[in-house]
Amino acid sequence: MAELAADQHVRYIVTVEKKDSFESLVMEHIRLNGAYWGLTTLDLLHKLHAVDAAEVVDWIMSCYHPESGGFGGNVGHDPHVLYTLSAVQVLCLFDRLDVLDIDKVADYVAGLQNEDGSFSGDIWGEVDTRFSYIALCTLSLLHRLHKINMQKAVDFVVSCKNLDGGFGAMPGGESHAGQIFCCVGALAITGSLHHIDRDLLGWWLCERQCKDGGLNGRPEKLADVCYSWWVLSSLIMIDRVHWIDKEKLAKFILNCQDKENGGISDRPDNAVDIYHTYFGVAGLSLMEYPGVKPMDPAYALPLDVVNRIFLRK
Ligand code: GRG
Repeated sequence: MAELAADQHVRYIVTVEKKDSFESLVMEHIRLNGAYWGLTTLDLLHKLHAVDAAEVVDWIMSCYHPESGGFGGNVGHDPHVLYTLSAVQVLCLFDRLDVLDIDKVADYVAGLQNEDGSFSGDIWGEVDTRFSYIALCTLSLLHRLHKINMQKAVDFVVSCKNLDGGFGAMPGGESHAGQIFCCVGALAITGSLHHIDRDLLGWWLCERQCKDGGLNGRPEKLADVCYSWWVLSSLIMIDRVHWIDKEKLAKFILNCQDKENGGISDRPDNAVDIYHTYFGVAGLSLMEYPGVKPMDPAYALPLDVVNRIFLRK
């Protein structure tokens, strides 16, 4: 089997930020998500020190909106929960939550809860189970879950469960591995996994493994490296990960590497990007690949970081 080209991936991540690169341009509007993907990968590979922590923290805080309490995807961009979670996660990596006005950030997130328990992503009101997960994950990392109506939040997520055992973006929405991660993660964080039929959902999830060993996100779709994370993390949370052929999956991920210049792509021979590099390495972490730190499947952060947050409290 091919080996993980860890050094090349580290080099790729620290150079991808070059202002004039194509990737940097197309990621301009989601730079905070990119920071979370790249920096978490560095940490998983024991190389977080390859970047200047103070510089990163300063930049993160330059995306903060003190009036609302939320973070934008880049400097001067509007706040949204998608970037607020990434900001909190990166600060967790560096153990620098102290730079936050924690109650202000938590109030921003909590203020986006709707009457039916769902969450909007920002002031414009779009509702999606992604935002339920993000709100619960952010508030939990900040030790502020008490600021929302948790029962209603759980009830909304449960109302998005389908007959096939999976979950969609809203009630009646098609089951999709990405949304399943969000809903299973939300239920795990709130201690509500009893709402899941583990065998039914586990069956749907393990059927995502394709002949090439990779995982897809829903029936009849092509495998994509990112589902290594969305599917495996969900299977781990419901204790059914042994239903996947891990060796075939690891081989699929490793075959998507650019072994010379670093980075991982969605499928073999495609162009690499920071998103797939992160989810490829994260998938390997969930399969206990040697040299990669273990990850927490619900919080999507290295386990030592999550332990530091919850054991120190
Ligand atoms: C902290 C890890 C973490 C996540 C934060 C944003 C978020 C919460 C979760 C996103 C979950 C999600 C919906 C992932 C799927 C992303 C994806 C590859 C979508 C592509 O959808 P299609 O329909 O692709 O284009 P398929 O593979 O179905 O053809």
